[in-house]
Order: sequence, then structure tokens, then C-alpha cells
Amino acid sequence: TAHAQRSTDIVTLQAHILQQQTRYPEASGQFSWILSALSISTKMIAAHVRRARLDDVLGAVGSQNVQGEQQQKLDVIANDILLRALGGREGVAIVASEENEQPIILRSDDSEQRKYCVLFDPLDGSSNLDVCGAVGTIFSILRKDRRSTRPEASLLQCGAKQVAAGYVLYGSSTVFVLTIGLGVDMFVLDPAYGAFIRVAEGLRIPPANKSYSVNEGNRLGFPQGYRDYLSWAQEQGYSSRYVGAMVADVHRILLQGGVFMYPPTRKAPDGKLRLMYEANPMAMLIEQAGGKAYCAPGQRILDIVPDDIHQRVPVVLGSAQEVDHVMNRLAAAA
Ligand code: AHM
Ligand code: MG
Repeated sequence: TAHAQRSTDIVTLQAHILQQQTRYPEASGQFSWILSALSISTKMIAAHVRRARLDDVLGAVGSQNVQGEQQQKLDVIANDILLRALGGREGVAIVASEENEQPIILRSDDSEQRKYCVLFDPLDGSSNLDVCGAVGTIFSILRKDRRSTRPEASLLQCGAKQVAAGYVLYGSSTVFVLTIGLGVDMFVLDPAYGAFIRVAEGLRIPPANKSYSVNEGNRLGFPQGYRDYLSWAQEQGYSSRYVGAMVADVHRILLQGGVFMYPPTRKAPDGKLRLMYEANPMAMLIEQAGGKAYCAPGQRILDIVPDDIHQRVPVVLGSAQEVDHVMNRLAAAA
């Protein structure tokens, strides 16, 4: 398990954010309000996720709503909850969501007061809900780029400029993992009290673990270096673990080590995952925990300057040594 410092006193996410404000002069009240919006909305999403199969089944029979509309899909519900919570917070200039391929620019007020842009994938891996599997919410916070006039353009900053990133895993517990650039902290939702309680501070990813996480069904379509890596890892006795929900796969790797990959495939030459909603926030978390995140040899994910807010990127992230093993094979095959 991860080399984390265990918390000794009882600290909620809210109290943690207040504590951090004193250590982090950049963090204004605005920033704290945004994190509290993420906290309340992910608690609401967690409550919906817990009822997902019931709402589907019961909803299909009798519970069309008063307007006679069909029960909404959970990813749409999650998206609405986040947009509503974040839209009301004063520090938020722009909100962009992965949902429906389209960015939802909720607000593009250029008032100097609104400093932050929040990007999120409201319910990543939502097809897992059909089998009661784990899903997650991923978010990334950027400072608004004052020089650009179009809202989309002010979002096109490299991941290294993120001021915060995190995810919420709706698994057997609901887990909130957060970085504001001062390491990685972890909170678990206590359903009895409705509060996220800090369970670990300063998480460190183990430097190595013989475990890889990739959709091996696509193997024949991977570039040669990835295929070489997989053959090598199998000779070395590596384990394979793949949930198919990035939040769950990355969470396991953050705690136990290993490497997560979404390589280019024949169908998807840039891989499947989105730079701004998935790769960047996960890369920041993994680097903050002492791991590595690359899209190709010598190319850190966090250095990529995006030209489209929905662009996709190959992803290799996890324990430093395990990422090195992949990159060495990719470089040798190039
Ligand atoms: P989504 O944003 O449409 O849910 O897709 C992202 C998900 C990730 O959570 C996961 O890592 C990946 O898709 C799995 O893809 P695949 O089924 O191709 O292995
Ligand atoms: Mg996604």
C-alpha cells in the first residue's frame, strides 16, 4: 500500500481546505468555494450512483416524472449537478464538461473577479453502471488566461498550469483524491455524517510494482513498442488489472503502484482519453505523488499545449520505474 502519512485527527475536506489556505497564499476564498461546490456535487452524484440500478428498474415501470419525461441518464444528471453547483460560485469564469462532446461554457464573464476555469468529466466510465461497477468524476482547475478573449482559448493551457486537480471514485466507498500542488490527499465519504473525512495526506505512489493496466484486446493495433513492452512484462511475470474505468484503474495504481496505459490504437490513433478532462488531472495527481505521466518518450503529458479542448492523447502513467520500462520499449522501437 501507499507510503502515506496517516491523519491523526479528524479533518473534513472543508476543514482541510481552510487549513491549506493558510499554507497556500494563492488560494483565495474563491478557490475554496469552488472546492466546496465540487464536494457537495460529488456527494449528490454519489447518492444517485448508489441508486442507479433501482432508479433504472423502478423508473422504467412507473416513475416517469410529472412532465412524462423518461428517467434521465446518470451521466446527464451528474453533469447537471456539477454545472448547477459550480455555476453559482462567484470565482468561476468558465465551466467546461466532457459530456456530449461539446464544451459547456457556462459563463464567460471577463470581469476580473472571476479567476478560475473548471473542467470536468462528470461520470467517467459510465457504462460500468450497467454492471454496478465503479465510476468516477474527474476535475481540473485552471486560472483564467486573461490575455485571451474567446472562452475556449483561455482554456487552452498546458496541464502544468493546473492549480488543482482531482477525482472522486464511486466504488465500494466514495473517495475524494485532491491535489492543489502541495502533494496528494485522500478523503473518504462517511455516509452516516455526509462528510468527506481525510484518511491520508501526502500520498506517495510506490516507485515500482509488476502490474499493468491496459485494454489488451486492442493489442494487435498498438504501436510496436507497446507490444514489445507487453511481451517483456509477461516474461517478467507481471499481473494485468483492468477495470475499464480510468478513475478506478488509476486509483489502484496510485495506492499500489504499476502502470496505466491507453495507447494509440488502429481505430483511435491518439488513443481514447481526453487531454483536458482525463489525462491532465490524472497526470498532475500522479506526478504530485512522485510518479510519472507521459504520452511518448520524452513528452510529459503536462507539457502539451492543447489546440482543442476535446483533443485526445495517448496516456502512460503510474510508478516512475514502470513508466520508464514502457518508455524504453517505445524509444527502442521508434
Ligand atoms: P468515457 O469518458 O466515455 O466514460 O470513456 C473513458 C473510459 C475510461 O474510464 C476508461 O479508462 C476507458 O474509457 C476504457 O476504454 P476501453 O473500453 O476502450 O478500454
Ligand atoms: Mg471519460
